[in-house]
Amino acid sequence: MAVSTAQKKPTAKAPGPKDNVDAIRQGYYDRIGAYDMAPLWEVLKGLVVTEPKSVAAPKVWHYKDVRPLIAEAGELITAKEAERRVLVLENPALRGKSRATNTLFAGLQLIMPGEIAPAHRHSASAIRFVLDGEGAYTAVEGEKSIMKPGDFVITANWDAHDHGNTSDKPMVWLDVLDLPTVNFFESMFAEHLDDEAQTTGREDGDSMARYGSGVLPDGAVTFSKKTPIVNYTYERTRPILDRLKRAGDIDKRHGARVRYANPVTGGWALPTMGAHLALLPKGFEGENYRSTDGTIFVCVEGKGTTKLDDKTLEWSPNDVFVVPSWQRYAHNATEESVLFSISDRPVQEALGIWREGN
Ligand code: 1HN
Repeated sequence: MAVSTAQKKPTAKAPGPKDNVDAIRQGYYDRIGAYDMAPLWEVLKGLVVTEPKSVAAPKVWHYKDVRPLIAEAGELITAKEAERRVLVLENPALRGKSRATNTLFAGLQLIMPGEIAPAHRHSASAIRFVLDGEGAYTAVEGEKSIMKPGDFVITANWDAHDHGNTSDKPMVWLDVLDLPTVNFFESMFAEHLDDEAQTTGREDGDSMARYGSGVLPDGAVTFSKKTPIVNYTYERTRPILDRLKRAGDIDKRHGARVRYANPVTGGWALPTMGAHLALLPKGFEGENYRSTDGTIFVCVEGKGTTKLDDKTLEWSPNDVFVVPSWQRYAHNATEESVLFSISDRPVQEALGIWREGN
Protein backbone atom coordinates (compact mmCIF):
# COMPACT_ATOMS: atom_id res chain seq x y z
CA MET A 1 0.00 0.00 0.00
CA ALA A 2 1.22 3.49 -0.89
CA VAL A 3 2.12 5.56 2.13
CA SER A 4 1.49 9.24 1.64
CA THR A 5 4.36 11.46 2.63
CA ALA A 6 2.95 14.46 0.75
CA GLN A 7 3.56 17.78 2.39
CA LYS A 8 1.89 21.04 1.51
CA LYS A 9 4.02 23.34 -0.62
CA PRO A 10 4.58 26.74 0.98
CA THR A 11 2.30 29.38 -0.54
CA ALA A 12 3.65 32.52 -2.17
CA LYS A 13 1.79 34.69 0.33
CA ALA A 14 3.25 34.85 3.80
CA PRO A 15 1.36 32.21 5.81
CA GLY A 16 -1.10 33.59 8.37
CA PRO A 17 -2.03 31.83 11.62
CA LYS A 18 -5.14 30.21 9.96
CA ASP A 19 -3.08 28.79 7.07
CA ASN A 20 -0.71 27.42 9.55
CA VAL A 21 -3.44 25.60 11.49
CA ASP A 22 -4.95 24.20 8.27
CA ALA A 23 -1.57 23.06 7.02
CA ILE A 24 -0.66 21.47 10.32
CA ARG A 25 -4.02 19.68 10.47
CA GLN A 26 -3.72 18.51 6.87
CA GLY A 27 -0.25 17.18 7.55
CA TYR A 28 -1.67 15.31 10.53
CA TYR A 29 -4.59 13.92 8.45
CA ASP A 30 -2.08 12.68 5.89
CA ARG A 31 -0.06 10.95 8.56
CA ILE A 32 -3.03 9.23 10.21
CA GLY A 33 -4.34 8.42 6.69
CA ALA A 34 -1.27 6.27 6.19
CA TYR A 35 -2.64 4.09 9.01
CA ASP A 36 -6.19 4.02 7.50
CA MET A 37 -7.56 6.45 10.03
CA ALA A 38 -9.44 9.70 9.51
CA PRO A 39 -10.65 12.56 11.71
CA LEU A 40 -14.34 12.17 12.60
CA TRP A 41 -14.72 15.93 13.14
CA GLU A 42 -14.25 16.56 9.40
CA VAL A 43 -17.17 14.27 8.43
CA LEU A 44 -19.41 14.30 11.51
CA LYS A 45 -22.03 16.73 10.16
CA GLY A 46 -22.53 14.59 7.04
CA LEU A 47 -22.89 11.41 9.11
CA VAL A 48 -25.24 12.64 11.81
CA VAL A 49 -27.69 14.79 9.87
CA THR A 50 -30.49 16.56 11.71
CA GLU A 51 -33.02 14.90 9.39
CA PRO A 52 -32.84 12.50 6.41
CA LYS A 53 -31.86 13.93 3.03
CA SER A 54 -32.45 11.05 0.63
CA VAL A 55 -29.91 10.32 -2.08
CA ALA A 56 -32.85 9.19 -4.24
CA ALA A 57 -34.99 11.49 -6.38
CA PRO A 58 -38.75 11.50 -6.90
CA LYS A 59 -39.58 9.86 -10.22
CA VAL A 60 -42.50 8.55 -12.24
CA TRP A 61 -42.32 6.00 -15.07
CA HIS A 62 -45.37 6.46 -17.28
CA TYR A 63 -46.59 3.12 -18.57
CA LYS A 64 -47.63 4.60 -21.92
CA ASP A 65 -43.99 5.61 -22.53
CA VAL A 66 -42.31 2.41 -21.36
CA ARG A 67 -44.78 -0.24 -22.58
CA PRO A 68 -43.50 -0.11 -26.23
CA LEU A 69 -39.91 -0.36 -24.98
CA ILE A 70 -40.78 -3.40 -22.87
CA ALA A 71 -42.40 -4.98 -25.95
CA GLU A 72 -39.17 -4.37 -27.89
CA ALA A 73 -37.20 -6.36 -25.30
CA GLY A 74 -39.44 -9.30 -26.25
CA GLU A 75 -37.82 -9.26 -29.69
CA LEU A 76 -34.28 -8.67 -28.48
CA ILE A 77 -33.85 -11.55 -26.08
CA THR A 78 -35.74 -14.63 -24.88
CA ALA A 79 -36.75 -15.09 -21.24
CA LYS A 80 -34.55 -18.19 -21.16
CA GLU A 81 -31.49 -16.35 -22.43
CA ALA A 82 -32.04 -13.40 -20.12
CA GLU A 83 -32.99 -15.71 -17.21
CA ARG A 84 -35.33 -12.86 -16.23
CA ARG A 85 -36.31 -10.36 -18.95
CA VAL A 86 -36.54 -7.30 -16.73
CA LEU A 87 -36.07 -3.59 -17.41
CA VAL A 88 -34.59 -2.13 -14.24
CA LEU A 89 -36.30 1.03 -12.98
CA GLU A 90 -33.29 3.09 -12.03
CA ASN A 91 -33.73 6.04 -9.77
CA PRO A 92 -32.34 8.99 -11.79
CA ALA A 93 -30.16 10.02 -8.84
CA LEU A 94 -28.78 6.46 -8.48
CA ARG A 95 -28.09 5.45 -12.09
CA GLY A 96 -26.08 2.27 -12.50
CA LYS A 97 -26.93 1.00 -9.03
CA SER A 98 -30.10 -0.95 -9.92
CA ARG A 99 -32.16 0.84 -7.30
CA ALA A 100 -35.54 2.56 -7.39
CA THR A 101 -35.17 3.73 -3.80
CA ASN A 102 -32.00 3.56 -1.74
CA THR A 103 -32.97 0.12 -0.41
CA LEU A 104 -35.24 -1.44 -3.05
CA PHE A 105 -34.84 -2.83 -6.55
CA ALA A 106 -37.72 -2.39 -8.98
CA GLY A 107 -38.08 -3.67 -12.51
CA LEU A 108 -40.67 -4.43 -15.19
CA GLN A 109 -40.67 -8.05 -16.27
CA LEU A 110 -42.01 -9.31 -19.59
CA ILE A 111 -42.91 -12.92 -20.27
CA MET A 112 -44.12 -13.83 -23.73
CA PRO A 113 -46.63 -16.61 -24.53
CA GLY A 114 -44.98 -20.02 -24.29
CA GLU A 115 -41.95 -18.78 -22.40
CA ILE A 116 -40.49 -20.11 -19.16
CA ALA A 117 -38.36 -18.18 -16.68
CA PRO A 118 -36.37 -21.05 -15.10
CA ALA A 119 -36.49 -22.07 -11.45
CA HIS A 120 -34.02 -20.55 -9.02
CA ARG A 121 -33.84 -19.22 -5.49
CA HIS A 122 -31.92 -16.52 -3.69
CA SER A 123 -31.56 -14.75 -0.35
CA ALA A 124 -33.33 -11.65 -1.65
CA SER A 125 -37.11 -11.63 -1.26
CA ALA A 126 -39.26 -10.58 -4.20
CA ILE A 127 -42.78 -9.46 -4.82
CA ARG A 128 -44.61 -9.23 -8.13
CA PHE A 129 -47.37 -6.74 -8.72
CA VAL A 130 -49.16 -7.65 -11.92
CA LEU A 131 -49.74 -4.86 -14.46
CA ASP A 132 -50.70 -6.26 -17.81
CA GLY A 133 -51.90 -9.51 -19.37
CA GLU A 134 -53.56 -12.44 -17.72
CA GLY A 135 -52.90 -16.11 -17.33
CA ALA A 136 -49.16 -16.43 -16.83
CA TYR A 137 -48.24 -18.36 -13.71
CA THR A 138 -45.61 -18.20 -11.06
CA ALA A 139 -44.72 -21.30 -9.09
CA VAL A 140 -43.46 -20.66 -5.56
CA GLU A 141 -42.33 -23.58 -3.42
CA GLY A 142 -44.57 -25.94 -5.37
CA GLU A 143 -47.70 -23.75 -5.52
CA LYS A 144 -48.59 -22.61 -8.99
CA SER A 145 -50.54 -19.38 -9.08
CA ILE A 146 -52.21 -17.93 -12.16
CA MET A 147 -51.70 -14.18 -12.13
CA LYS A 148 -54.10 -11.37 -12.99
CA PRO A 149 -53.66 -7.59 -12.94
CA GLY A 150 -53.53 -6.17 -9.40
CA ASP A 151 -52.38 -9.46 -7.85
CA PHE A 152 -49.68 -9.15 -5.20
CA VAL A 153 -47.47 -12.23 -5.33
CA ILE A 154 -44.86 -13.20 -2.74
CA THR A 155 -41.55 -14.94 -3.21
CA ALA A 156 -39.98 -14.94 0.25
CA ASN A 157 -36.24 -15.39 0.61
CA TRP A 158 -34.86 -18.75 -0.47
CA ASP A 159 -38.25 -19.83 -1.87
CA ALA A 160 -37.83 -21.64 -5.20
CA HIS A 161 -39.62 -19.81 -8.03
CA ASP A 162 -40.17 -20.09 -11.76
CA HIS A 163 -42.60 -18.38 -14.09
CA GLY A 164 -44.32 -19.45 -17.28
CA ASN A 165 -46.78 -17.97 -19.70
CA THR A 166 -49.34 -20.49 -20.91
CA SER A 167 -51.69 -17.73 -22.10
CA ASP A 168 -51.71 -16.23 -25.60
CA LYS A 169 -50.85 -12.69 -24.42
CA PRO A 170 -47.61 -11.12 -23.21
CA MET A 171 -47.57 -10.48 -19.50
CA VAL A 172 -45.91 -7.62 -17.63
CA TRP A 173 -45.46 -7.23 -13.93
CA LEU A 174 -43.52 -5.06 -11.51
CA ASP A 175 -40.82 -6.89 -9.57
CA VAL A 176 -39.69 -5.36 -6.29
CA LEU A 177 -36.80 -6.96 -4.42
CA ASP A 178 -34.92 -6.12 -1.23
CA LEU A 179 -31.71 -6.71 -3.22
CA PRO A 180 -29.86 -3.51 -2.17
CA THR A 181 -30.69 -4.29 1.47
CA VAL A 182 -29.46 -7.89 1.27
CA ASN A 183 -26.34 -6.77 -0.58
CA PHE A 184 -25.74 -4.04 2.00
CA PHE A 185 -25.50 -6.83 4.58
CA GLU A 186 -23.40 -8.88 2.13
CA SER A 187 -25.63 -11.87 2.75
CA MET A 188 -26.69 -12.85 -0.79
CA PHE A 189 -26.69 -16.45 -1.96
CA ALA A 190 -28.38 -17.83 -5.08
CA GLU A 191 -28.72 -21.11 -6.93
CA HIS A 192 -30.40 -22.62 -9.96
CA LEU A 193 -32.66 -25.61 -9.51
CA ASP A 194 -31.98 -28.74 -11.56
CA ASP A 195 -35.35 -28.64 -13.28
CA GLU A 196 -36.40 -25.64 -15.31
CA ALA A 197 -39.89 -25.76 -13.80
CA GLN A 198 -40.85 -27.03 -10.36
CA THR A 199 -43.20 -29.94 -10.05
CA THR A 200 -46.23 -28.31 -8.52
CA GLY A 201 -47.81 -30.26 -5.72
CA ARG A 202 -50.32 -27.66 -4.57
CA GLU A 203 -53.33 -26.23 -6.35
CA ASP A 204 -53.73 -22.58 -7.28
CA GLY A 205 -55.07 -20.68 -4.25
CA ASP A 206 -54.05 -23.42 -1.81
CA SER A 207 -52.07 -21.20 0.56
CA MET A 208 -54.80 -18.52 0.68
CA ALA A 209 -57.45 -21.14 1.38
CA ARG A 210 -55.41 -22.77 4.14
CA TYR A 211 -54.03 -19.68 5.85
CA GLY A 212 -56.08 -16.68 4.75
CA SER A 213 -59.63 -17.82 5.51
CA GLY A 214 -59.92 -17.43 9.29
CA VAL A 215 -58.96 -21.04 9.92
CA LEU A 216 -55.52 -22.61 9.99
CA PRO A 217 -54.52 -26.16 9.16
CA ASP A 218 -54.62 -27.97 12.48
CA GLY A 219 -51.14 -28.42 13.83
CA ALA A 220 -49.66 -26.25 11.09
CA VAL A 221 -46.16 -24.93 11.47
CA THR A 222 -46.27 -21.21 12.07
CA PHE A 223 -44.54 -18.83 9.73
CA SER A 224 -43.39 -16.02 11.97
CA LYS A 225 -41.26 -14.08 9.51
CA LYS A 226 -42.78 -14.64 6.08
CA THR A 227 -46.38 -14.93 5.07
CA PRO A 228 -47.54 -18.43 4.04
CA ILE A 229 -49.64 -16.86 1.26
CA VAL A 230 -48.40 -16.89 -2.33
CA ASN A 231 -50.94 -14.64 -4.06
CA TYR A 232 -53.00 -11.86 -2.46
CA THR A 233 -55.36 -11.56 -5.42
CA TYR A 234 -56.85 -8.23 -6.47
CA GLU A 235 -60.17 -10.02 -6.71
CA ARG A 236 -60.16 -10.57 -2.94
CA THR A 237 -58.54 -7.33 -1.81
CA ARG A 238 -60.21 -4.72 -4.03
CA PRO A 239 -63.77 -5.13 -2.62
CA ILE A 240 -62.42 -4.58 0.92
CA LEU A 241 -61.43 -1.06 -0.11
CA ASP A 242 -65.03 -0.40 -1.13
CA ARG A 243 -66.21 -1.59 2.27
CA LEU A 244 -63.83 0.81 4.00
CA LYS A 245 -64.98 3.65 1.75
CA ARG A 246 -68.68 2.92 2.38
CA ALA A 247 -68.03 2.88 6.12
CA GLY A 248 -66.11 6.17 5.95
CA ASP A 249 -62.85 4.56 7.08
CA ILE A 250 -60.76 6.93 5.02
CA ASP A 251 -57.41 8.12 6.31
CA LYS A 252 -56.83 11.82 5.56
CA ARG A 253 -53.37 11.10 4.17
CA HIS A 254 -53.64 7.60 2.72
CA GLY A 255 -57.31 7.14 1.79
CA ALA A 256 -59.12 3.85 2.48
CA ARG A 257 -56.08 1.64 2.95
CA VAL A 258 -55.31 -1.96 3.84
CA ARG A 259 -51.98 -3.45 4.77
CA TYR A 260 -50.97 -6.82 3.32
CA ALA A 261 -50.49 -8.98 6.40
CA ASN A 262 -49.10 -12.34 7.37
CA PRO A 263 -52.39 -13.97 8.51
CA VAL A 264 -50.60 -16.08 11.11
CA THR A 265 -49.00 -13.19 13.00
CA GLY A 266 -50.75 -10.05 11.75
CA GLY A 267 -47.28 -8.70 10.92
CA TRP A 268 -45.97 -7.62 7.55
CA ALA A 269 -46.05 -10.09 4.64
CA LEU A 270 -42.25 -10.07 4.49
CA PRO A 271 -39.61 -9.00 7.03
CA THR A 272 -37.95 -6.64 4.57
CA MET A 273 -40.78 -5.16 2.51
CA GLY A 274 -44.20 -3.88 3.56
CA ALA A 275 -47.07 -3.18 1.17
CA HIS A 276 -50.46 -1.47 1.17
CA LEU A 277 -53.41 -1.05 -1.18
CA ALA A 278 -55.35 2.22 -0.95
CA LEU A 279 -58.47 3.67 -2.50
CA LEU A 280 -58.57 7.44 -2.97
CA PRO A 281 -62.15 8.61 -3.56
CA LYS A 282 -62.78 10.92 -6.52
CA GLY A 283 -61.77 14.46 -5.55
CA PHE A 284 -59.60 13.22 -2.64
CA GLU A 285 -57.15 15.90 -1.51
CA GLY A 286 -54.78 14.16 0.85
CA GLU A 287 -53.10 15.86 3.78
CA ASN A 288 -49.32 16.15 3.84
CA TYR A 289 -47.41 13.09 4.94
CA ARG A 290 -43.83 11.96 5.13
CA SER A 291 -42.06 8.92 6.53
CA THR A 292 -38.53 7.56 6.56
CA ASP A 293 -39.37 4.63 4.26
CA GLY A 294 -38.75 5.63 0.64
CA THR A 295 -41.78 4.21 -1.16
CA ILE A 296 -42.59 2.76 -4.59
CA PHE A 297 -46.18 3.33 -5.72
CA VAL A 298 -48.19 1.84 -8.58
CA CYS A 299 -51.39 3.43 -9.87
CA VAL A 300 -53.75 0.50 -10.37
CA GLU A 301 -56.89 2.46 -11.24
CA GLY A 302 -57.83 6.09 -11.74
CA LYS A 303 -55.90 9.28 -12.25
CA GLY A 304 -54.29 11.86 -10.01
CA THR A 305 -51.17 13.58 -8.78
CA THR A 306 -48.78 13.29 -5.88
CA LYS A 307 -47.41 16.68 -4.85
CA LEU A 308 -43.96 16.83 -3.31
CA ASP A 309 -42.27 20.02 -2.08
CA ASP A 310 -40.71 20.81 -5.44
CA LYS A 311 -42.18 18.30 -7.84
CA THR A 312 -45.62 17.06 -8.85
CA LEU A 313 -45.89 13.49 -10.12
CA GLU A 314 -48.86 12.77 -12.39
CA TRP A 315 -50.13 9.22 -12.56
CA SER A 316 -52.63 7.04 -14.38
CA PRO A 317 -52.96 3.23 -14.61
CA ASN A 318 -49.76 1.17 -14.44
CA ASP A 319 -47.55 4.20 -13.81
CA VAL A 320 -44.88 3.47 -11.20
CA PHE A 321 -43.57 6.29 -9.03
CA VAL A 322 -41.13 6.81 -6.19
CA VAL A 323 -41.29 9.08 -3.16
CA PRO A 324 -37.89 9.14 -1.42
CA SER A 325 -37.38 8.91 2.33
CA TRP A 326 -38.69 11.82 4.40
CA GLN A 327 -39.96 13.83 1.43
CA ARG A 328 -43.29 15.45 2.15
CA TYR A 329 -46.10 14.48 -0.20
CA ALA A 330 -49.86 14.68 -0.66
CA HIS A 331 -52.03 12.58 -3.00
CA ASN A 332 -54.82 14.13 -5.06
CA ALA A 333 -57.25 12.01 -7.06
CA THR A 334 -59.19 13.49 -9.97
CA GLU A 335 -60.95 10.13 -10.41
CA GLU A 336 -61.55 7.37 -7.89
CA SER A 337 -58.11 5.78 -7.75
CA VAL A 338 -56.34 2.76 -6.34
CA LEU A 339 -52.66 2.91 -5.36
CA PHE A 340 -50.44 -0.02 -4.45
CA SER A 341 -47.35 0.89 -2.42
CA ILE A 342 -44.31 -0.91 -1.06
CA SER A 343 -41.35 0.14 1.06
CA ASP A 344 -38.68 -1.05 3.49
CA ARG A 345 -40.80 -0.04 6.50
CA PRO A 346 -40.70 -3.48 8.21
CA VAL A 347 -36.89 -3.31 8.39
CA GLN A 348 -36.93 0.18 9.82
CA GLU A 349 -39.60 -0.80 12.35
CA ALA A 350 -37.64 -3.89 13.38
CA LEU A 351 -34.62 -1.67 14.00
CA GLY A 352 -36.69 0.95 15.81
CA ILE A 353 -35.72 3.76 13.41
CA TRP A 354 -38.94 4.27 11.41
CA ARG A 355 -40.57 7.69 11.74
CA GLU A 356 -43.52 9.44 10.19
CA GLY A 357 -44.70 13.03 10.24
CA ASN A 358 -46.38 15.70 8.21
C1 1HN B 1 -35.50 -12.32 -10.01
O1 1HN B 1 -35.15 -13.54 -9.57
C2 1HN B 1 -36.72 -12.12 -10.62
O2 1HN B 1 -37.47 -14.32 -10.23
C3 1HN B 1 -37.08 -10.87 -11.06
O3 1HN B 1 -38.65 -13.09 -11.50
C4 1HN B 1 -36.23 -9.81 -10.93
C5 1HN B 1 -34.12 -8.91 -10.22
C6 1HN B 1 -32.91 -9.07 -9.67
C7 1HN B 1 -32.50 -10.30 -9.20
C8 1HN B 1 -33.34 -11.40 -9.29
C9 1HN B 1 -37.68 -13.26 -10.78
C10 1HN B 1 -34.98 -9.98 -10.35
C11 1HN B 1 -34.60 -11.24 -9.87
